[in-house]
Amino acid sequence: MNKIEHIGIAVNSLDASCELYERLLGTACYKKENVESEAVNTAFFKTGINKIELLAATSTDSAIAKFLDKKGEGIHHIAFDVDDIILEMERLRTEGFVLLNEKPKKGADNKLICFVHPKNTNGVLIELCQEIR
Ligand code: CMX
Repeated sequence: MNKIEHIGIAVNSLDASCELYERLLGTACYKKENVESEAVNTAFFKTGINKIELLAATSTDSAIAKFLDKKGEGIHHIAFDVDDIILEMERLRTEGFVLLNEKPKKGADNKLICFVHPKNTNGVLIELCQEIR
């Protein structure tokens, strides 16, 4: 894994949190994107080399809605940039981690993604991200 690609934060209201993060980071949101397959609306910020993704649920049965019900707003996942997501998924499977999807999925911000179950990663949901070239 190369580096942290972004940190995902679950929020109740994308509009309210966008406004808050613009004030907090002193920079404008550079992209908003709906990811239908994940039932989320997302908003992205860059601050220096770092990236933050805000996630709001678009359906009551989405992973984000469940997370907000159970834990409330806060850090939802940490995403790592990888060069080859297929190889990295194979490596993690061999290491005994539980992958939440069989194949990479198309995620927000031009990425192929795969999630790793938090039960095997000290309670932190991990996402693999490969730039779609
Ligand atoms: N971080 C840490 N722990 C989490 C978590 C998260 N984001 N989401 C759920 N959990 C915990 C639950 O609280 C639960 O803990 P306990 O066993 O202590 O109660 C445990 O994980 C298992 O939960 P579960 O009831 O078996 O499963 P859930 O229905 O809550 O689903 C998860 C959990 C991670 C499998 C599911 O959310 C998932 O598949 N996530 C991947 C997809 C995703 O998160 N999509 C939204 C983001 C999309 C994007 O970034 O674009």
